[in-house]
Amino acid sequence: MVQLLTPTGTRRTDGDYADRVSHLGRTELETMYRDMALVRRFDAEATALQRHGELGLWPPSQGQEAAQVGSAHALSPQDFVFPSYREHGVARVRGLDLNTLLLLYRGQQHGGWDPFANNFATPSLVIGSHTLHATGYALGIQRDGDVGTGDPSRDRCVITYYGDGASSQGDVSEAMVFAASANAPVIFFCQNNQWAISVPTAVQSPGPIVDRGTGFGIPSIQVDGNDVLASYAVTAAAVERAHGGGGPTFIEAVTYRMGAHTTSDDPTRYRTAQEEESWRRLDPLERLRTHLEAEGTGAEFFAELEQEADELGASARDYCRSLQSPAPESMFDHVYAGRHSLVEGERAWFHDYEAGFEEAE
Ligand SMILES: Cc1ncc(C[n+]2csc(CCOP(=O)(O)OP(=O)(O)O)c2C)c(N)n1
Repeated sequence: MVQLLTPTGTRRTDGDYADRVSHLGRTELETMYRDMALVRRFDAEATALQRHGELGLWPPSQGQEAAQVGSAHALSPQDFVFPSYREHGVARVRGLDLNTLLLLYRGQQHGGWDPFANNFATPSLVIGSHTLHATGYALGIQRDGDVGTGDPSRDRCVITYYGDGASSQGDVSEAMVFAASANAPVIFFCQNNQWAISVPTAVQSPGPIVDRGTGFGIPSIQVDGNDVLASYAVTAAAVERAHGGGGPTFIEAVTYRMGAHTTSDDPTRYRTAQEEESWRRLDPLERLRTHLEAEGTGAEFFAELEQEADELGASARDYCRSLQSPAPESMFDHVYAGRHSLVEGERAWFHDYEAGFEEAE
């Protein structure tokens, strides 16, 4: 398992991947820490908003910040991301306004934003389905001739994020078969957070998850997902291979979902406090903070960040509470880009149905 920052915050300079991060100094690591800390705060606020009845549901990302932020920083702007529903850290690094994530979970809309604004596709709640979209998009990149040109501003690839549970879906196997057969520029980034709701990885997969990639003939690597440097390093290597025409990579990031699966889940029903405590000691933020402090990052940096996090939290609360209920018929607006007779028919039916209540009153 690739690890470049130990749980006690010591940076490793040996091993195959150390060169991949040698250009990252304290300033870059402070940026990554900032991303991780702000996402954690946003995540806590969103969880609290759900508890206050302001959101219908929220999938917390606490514990997975290093896997997400490290890998996302290794991407080029022209690369394309296909996330599932928990990739709040990736969203931030791609430049998406985090408040946008709240819209889906408040029922304001069905989860839409312009995917091309940040090359960050809309989330998939159907587990694993988006890996097919990722491979398909990667095949398109290949046919556009945007791999192996040697021009760093032109070569591009796709990364798709999903969980250990999703790796059991048939869609993921199909996506990998096509990616391997066509040598498509796609990175399969599996965050093994140990649980698929209440099913542990040991039940989900009798063998290591990383071997699933190897089985498809895809170069595969297991990384400490709580280590932001390692996550960056293995993703950077995968991006380089994909850009150069070398095809797909499978990454298993070993991490932990510290919170509930979603706010409708109670993890105390299926896992022990002991297990949670042992992973809490591997908290990805703590180890980077320890490292930064040892490197000379002062208390002022953390104090300013704390203030920024408070402001971010307050703005998330204000934003969420300021949202007005959308017009019911707006759910038909974005099914197709243009007019579609079937959707128009459904819209008309719905309009009459709603009007029926007014008449009854
Ligand atoms: C096709 C499909 N089957 C079942 C579900 C219900 N479901 C939602 S999340 C989940 C578990 C996902 O676990 P994992 O892939 O490990 O991702 P994590 O939630 O841990 O990030 C399941 C079974 C779904 N959303 N889609």
